[in-house]
Amino acid sequence: MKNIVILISGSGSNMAAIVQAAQADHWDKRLDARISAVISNRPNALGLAFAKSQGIATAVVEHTAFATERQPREAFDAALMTTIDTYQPYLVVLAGFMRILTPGFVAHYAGRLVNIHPSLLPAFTGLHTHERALQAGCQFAGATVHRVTTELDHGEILAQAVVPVLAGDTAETLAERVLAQEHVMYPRVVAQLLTRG
Ligand code: NHR
Ligand code: GAR
Repeated sequence: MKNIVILISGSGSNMAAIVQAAQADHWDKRLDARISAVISNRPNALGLAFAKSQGIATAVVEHTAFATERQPREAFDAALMTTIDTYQPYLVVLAGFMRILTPGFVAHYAGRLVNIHPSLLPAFTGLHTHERALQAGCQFAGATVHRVTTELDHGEILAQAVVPVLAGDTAETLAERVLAQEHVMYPRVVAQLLTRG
C-alpha cells in the first residue's frame, strides 16, 4: 500500500476529506493508500486533533524554531523533509499548508508534491484569493489542484472546481462555497494520482 503524508497549517478540512476517502468502503469512492502522517508547522492546528482521533501519526515542525536571518527557510525545510521521509511517502499532499517551500524541498519530492489552491489559477496566486476575486468583480471563483514547483502556484494544473460568485458574497461566504468543492475534488485527484503508477 502506498503511503501519503499530508501537510497542514490550520483546520485541516481537506486533510479530513482525504482521510475519510481512504476509509470509505465503497470501491468507487475509495482512495487506496495509507495516510501515514499529518504534519503541521503550527502546534495548535485544529486538524492535528482530528488526525489523532483517527489513529494517524502526527508531528509538528514549527517554522518559528528554525528561522535564522541568513537562512529564513532552509533549516525548517530540512527538518520537515527529515520528518516526512521517516514515512516513505509516495505522495506529499499540501492541504492548507501556509509556508512557501524552498527549491531544495521541491526538488526532493519532484513529481510527488501537490497542493490545493483556493482560486482558479493562473488567477490570484498567493494569499487572500477570495477577497481579491470579489474585489476584481469575478462572477466565478473556485479552486485548483496543481503540482508544486519552485514558482509559487504555477505547477501543472491537475483539476479545477468552479463555483458562482453570488450577490452579497463576502470573502467568508465565498470561501465556504469553494471549500465544499475542494472536499469533493481533492480526494478524487489524489486517488487518480495513486492509480497512475
Ligand atoms: N511552495 C512552492 N515552492 N510552490 C508552491 O506552489 C507552493 C509552496 C508552498 C505552499 C500553497 C500556497 C497556496 O495554495 C503552497 C504552494 C503560502 C503562501 C505564503 O505566502 C503562499 C501560497 C501558498 C502558501 N506564505 C507565507 C510565507 O512567508 C506565510 C503566510 C502565513 O504563515 O500565514 O511562507 O496558496
Ligand atoms: C483551503 O481553502 C485551501 O485551499 C486554502 O486554505 C484552506 C484550508 O482549509 N489553502 C491556502 O490558502 C494555501 N495557501 P483546510 O485547512 O480546512 O483544508
